[in-house]
Amino acid sequence: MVAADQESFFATAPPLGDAVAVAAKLQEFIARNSSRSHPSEGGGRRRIVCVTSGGTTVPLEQRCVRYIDNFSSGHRGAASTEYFLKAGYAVIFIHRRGSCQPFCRFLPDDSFLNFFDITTESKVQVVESHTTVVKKAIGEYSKAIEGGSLLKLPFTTIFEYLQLLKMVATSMSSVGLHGMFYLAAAVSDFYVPWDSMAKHKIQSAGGPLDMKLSQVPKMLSVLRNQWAPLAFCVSFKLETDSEILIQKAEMALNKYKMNVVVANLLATYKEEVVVVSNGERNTIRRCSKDEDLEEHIIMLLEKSHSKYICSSADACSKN
Ligand code: PAZ
Repeated sequence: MVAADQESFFATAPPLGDAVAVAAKLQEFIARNSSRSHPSEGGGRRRIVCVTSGGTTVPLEQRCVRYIDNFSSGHRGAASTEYFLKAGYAVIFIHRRGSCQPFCRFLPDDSFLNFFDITTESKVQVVESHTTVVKKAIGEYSKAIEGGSLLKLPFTTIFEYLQLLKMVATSMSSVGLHGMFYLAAAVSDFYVPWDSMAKHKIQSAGGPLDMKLSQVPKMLSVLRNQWAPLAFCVSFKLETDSEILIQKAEMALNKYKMNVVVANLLATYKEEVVVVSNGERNTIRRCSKDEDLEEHIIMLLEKSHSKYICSSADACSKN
């Protein structure tokens, strides 16, 4: 059932506009980074992580005027990308267009212009009080981009997101144990299949809108079983009811054979997460608003990923 649903999802989805160019960039990024060595592994291969970030939209019309969206800002994915880069990973950042970006998290949405001063007729400069933070961000961002350790791939709709994830996962299968998926995007559970979607703007003259949404096929099991069977997979589980959070996270861990599930509640996800893995639950809390919870999550995951690489490599060499 899952296989048929996912085949029909991809067969009917509008193809990615720039698929050939994206595939070429991706191949080049993976080839270059997997031939480098990882800083914490004396000569071991460089690790590559695919971070997904932000919410997917669900269009209601093919020539889209209206869509269903969700609350995700992309902050978690952007912050996590920064900490993965710091830990020596190369990062493929699949992100929602217009969502929060790595090294730009400190930029205010509504008072961006307060960062600048007009100094002379032809010159604009960053105001003194923000110079340090802007310089640091430009330095770190340029290092990641010019050093070839960060590849940014944008999406808007659920169709684009899942096609990108499939493309990245199948391309990353060559990286095997050294690849990680960190799936922080808030992905729609329901959608309108492209072939049953209204072509033009839905008219209101017909009265109330009665619309049936289909279930988005569960791609976590496809990711684990087909696209990237050796990768270290971390998925996120968001709930609003604390009574069911851990149980749902454990279900995802077992059902989709994830290595780790990060469980969080809508009311507290910026302050606290529970990292659930086989037989272990680690609660991570931030102590102050100046601290990034993501720094602690990535530290923990880096260690688990190292153990996974060692134990899988050991198991392979014994067979
Ligand atoms: O993007 P953001 O920082 O606003 O939110 C992060 C999050 C809550 C979307 C993420 O931590 C998460 O739980 N993602 C998975 C959501 C889900 O269960 O589909």
